Amino acid sequence: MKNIFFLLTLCGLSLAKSLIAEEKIISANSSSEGKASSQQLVCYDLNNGGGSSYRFTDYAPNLGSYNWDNKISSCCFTGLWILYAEQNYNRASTGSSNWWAYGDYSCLDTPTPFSNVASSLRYAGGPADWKANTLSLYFNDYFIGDEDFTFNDMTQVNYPDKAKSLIVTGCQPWTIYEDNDYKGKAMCVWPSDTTQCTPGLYPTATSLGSLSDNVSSVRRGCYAKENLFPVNHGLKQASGSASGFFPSH
Ligand SMILES: [Ca+2]
Ligand SMILES: [Ca+2]
Repeated sequence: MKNIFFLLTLCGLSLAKSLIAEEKIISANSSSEGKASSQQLVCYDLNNGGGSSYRFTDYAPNLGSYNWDNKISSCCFTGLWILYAEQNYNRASTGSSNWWAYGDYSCLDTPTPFSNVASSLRYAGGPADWKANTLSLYFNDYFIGDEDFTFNDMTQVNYPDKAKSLIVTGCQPWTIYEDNDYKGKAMCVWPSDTTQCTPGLYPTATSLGSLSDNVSSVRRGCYAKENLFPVNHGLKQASGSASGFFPSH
């Protein structure tokens, strides 16, 4: 439990209101890049992997239903997981804190202010392979609230003009567009590292530039001149892991 990790100290406050509830559509997928690792999060009551534990493999909008509300103090991350202070991914309380990390069985204590705080959690990206090529669009800063998720090109996303933060998983960039049918202003968004195929994090409306609240279509591959690099761009960790906490204080 001593993995060195990079702490993305990010702060801010989203005033956005969450919108329509959406369930992630789970699709079968596979990666051509070696052995696929399913998303898995093992959490513990105490720091440093102590006390009772629970292994999560799916979205948990209410940790109370697992008897794990306000109990988590450390976790081992396989894939990319986001833990939230409130139920339903902070949908009703978009200024509440959250904590995220990715890695291949990367074990971390929660940030001190987040110990015994998590009330919901979910992964980002593909369920069967956390390095599958996917794009997740979130309706609030810091991956909070409702989301729009895809493995595939979309001439119109399910909820146009809603994304304030996003996550790219896999090895490939995507192009995000202002208008339907891959038209209008366009920018490429990237994984943090195209060799390690580690996720690219765009945690705020600011990190999406002029396409914040303005994404209407998306397709895999980079077809735009303008590149928008993730906040963790070029972050090369031997462990291939990283984490962040909102707010940073
Ligand atoms: Ca605890
Ligand atoms: Ca809580």
